[in-house]
Amino acid sequence: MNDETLNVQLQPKQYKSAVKPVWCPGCGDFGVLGSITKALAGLKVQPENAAIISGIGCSSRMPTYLSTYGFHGVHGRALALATGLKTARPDLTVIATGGDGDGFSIGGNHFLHTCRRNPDMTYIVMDNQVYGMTKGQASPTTEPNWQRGKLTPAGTGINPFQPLAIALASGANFIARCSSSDSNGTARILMQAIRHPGFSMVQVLSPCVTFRPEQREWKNMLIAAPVAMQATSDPAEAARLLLTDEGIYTGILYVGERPVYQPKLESSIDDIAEFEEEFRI
Ligand SMILES: Cc1ncc(C[n+]2csc(CCOP(=O)(O)OP(=O)(O)O)c2C)c(N)n1
Ligand code: SF4
Repeated sequence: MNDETLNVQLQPKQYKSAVKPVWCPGCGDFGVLGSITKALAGLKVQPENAAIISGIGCSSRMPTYLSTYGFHGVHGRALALATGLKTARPDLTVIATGGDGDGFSIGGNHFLHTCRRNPDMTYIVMDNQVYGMTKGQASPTTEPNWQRGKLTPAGTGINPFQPLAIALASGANFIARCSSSDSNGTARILMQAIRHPGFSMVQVLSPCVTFRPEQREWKNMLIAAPVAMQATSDPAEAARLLLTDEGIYTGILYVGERPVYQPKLESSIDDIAEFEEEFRI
C-alpha cells in the first residue's frame, strides 16, 4: 500500500467510474453498487488498492462502474481469477462479484473450492434467482415451481441450491445475507466481510425487476436473523440457522477462524526454459 494514499478519506461517489450503468431501472444491482462504494469509503481503501473481479451477467458488470482496478472476466471464472490475483498481490483488497448463475451454476466448482481454500477476499453474489442477462431462465437458486421461465414452463421441479449452507460446509470463513434494498446495512456488512480474514461469502438478495418483478416484495419479507449481537462461530449452530431460515434471514450468520490461504510468493523456478520442458507434451 502506498503511504501517501493511506487513510485519505474519499466520498463513496469517488469510487464510481464515469461509465453509466446499463441495468434496467429499479434493478437491485444499483443498490449493491452503492453499498460497495460506501464500504470502500468507510474502510478508506484507496481505489488503486482494490480490485473487483467478475464473470458474466448483469451483476458481473460491476467492475465497469467502479473506479478501482477491475476485471470483467469470463462466465463462472471470477473466483479463479480473484484467487490468482490475491495470491500474487496479497496487499490488494480483492472483491469478486457476480450473479447466482455465474457463481453457482457454471462457476459452482470454483465456488466450492474457493470456500475450501479460504483466500482472504470477499465474494458478493447478487442473487435474483434467475439468469437476468440471458432473459430469464431458471438458475440454481430458482424455486422449483417458478413457471414463467420459457425453458421450464412447468417449473424446474428441482430443489434450489443453498449457497450459504454450501459455503459453510465447504469452509467459507464469514457468511452473511443482505438485501439490495438496504444499501447502508449492506455496506456495513460488506465492511465487516472485507475486514475479516479469509473467504467471506455475502449473498445479497437483489431483485431482477424485469424477469422477476414479484421480487420487489422481498424488502417486506426479510427479517433480521435471530442471532445475538455477535454472529455465531459454531458451524453446527450456523448450519441449523441456515437450513431452517427459508432463505430470508439477513445479517452476519457465521464468523469462522480458519487459517487463510496465502502461499509463499518466492518462485522456485530459476530457469523458465527448464520449466517449459517439464510440461512439453
Ligand atoms: C460459457 C458461457 N456460457 C453461457 C453464457 C451465457 N450467459 C451469459 S450471462 C449468463 C447468466 C447470467 O445469470 P446470473 O449469473 O445469475 O447473472 P444476472 O444476469 O442475473 O445478474 C449466461 C448463461 C456465457 N456468456 N458464457
Ligand atoms: S435483466 Fe434483471 S438483473 Fe439484468 S439489469 Fe435488468 S433487472 Fe437487473
